[in-house]
Amino acid sequence: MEKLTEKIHSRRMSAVLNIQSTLLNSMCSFLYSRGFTQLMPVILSPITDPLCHSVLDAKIDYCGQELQLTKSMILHKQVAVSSPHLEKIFVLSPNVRLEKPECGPLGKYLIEFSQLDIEMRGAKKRDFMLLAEEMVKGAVGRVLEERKCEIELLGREKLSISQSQFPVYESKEARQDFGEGFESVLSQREKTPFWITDFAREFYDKEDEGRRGYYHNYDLFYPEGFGEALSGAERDFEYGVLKRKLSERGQKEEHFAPYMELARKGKLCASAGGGIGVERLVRWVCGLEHIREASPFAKVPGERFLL
Ligand code: ASN
Repeated sequence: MEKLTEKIHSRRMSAVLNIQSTLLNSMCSFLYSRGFTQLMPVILSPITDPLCHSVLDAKIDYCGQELQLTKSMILHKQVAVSSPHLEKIFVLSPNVRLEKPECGPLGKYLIEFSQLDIEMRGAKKRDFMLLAEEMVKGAVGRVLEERKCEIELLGREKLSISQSQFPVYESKEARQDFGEGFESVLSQREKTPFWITDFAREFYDKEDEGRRGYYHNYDLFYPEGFGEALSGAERDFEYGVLKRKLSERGQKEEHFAPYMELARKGKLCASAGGGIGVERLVRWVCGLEHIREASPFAKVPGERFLL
């Protein structure tokens, strides 16, 4: 307990949290200025993101109904922007992903984290990538201007942000050029945040109609080896397509029943979006060795939690 209070009471922790406040303030203000509507987070729901990697279940029984802790609000975001009155939304969304204990030492996983999750009806890949770049550049710019003391205290003087367009790599080409570990190779090499596009992934990410296996999605990565920042995509929304993709992945339609019911009735629509992990952004901006340092109550996979 003493070690934990020492961390929470340290000047270093308050510097990290002040930088986090500036980042969130900048990103939320930017989204408001672009006409986005903020939603409150969903914590429990009969349906959630199946993710593309396996984690332990986080379910509870409430009065005979099975509810899951939110892994991401992707399905809720799609439902929300299907309203004719909600074109652009965002939500600061707590996510619980019970990652395997082996992930703990990797330094980038928490079993409870937050993402700033965004969705835009009718948007395309390019619209979202431009929006996210401007948002990230603005937020880091604000930290550089307003948090000089904190940056000095954390020894992060080399933080900078390029105002030119972030480089874009296609995942297939990057795999050919840099091998299986292309994400970390590029993250070590690059000097600025960069995109990797077209990953074969979850059923809701849009697959090209003419080119099976080609997806209209994008991940943002940080330089200096800090790894993944944001993941997002254009979305599939038509019932037949979603049904086929669920069955290709061995996932049961009934696990997504209310969402699939809306799709079947033609109530979902085209959109694009993505979510940026708050603690990972803070880790990169502050130059923190391990993501545990980005949160006073960090829950690292495989560890015992006090608070
Ligand atoms: N937030 C992501 C998205 O919008 C989904 C995720 O976090 N798994 O695509």
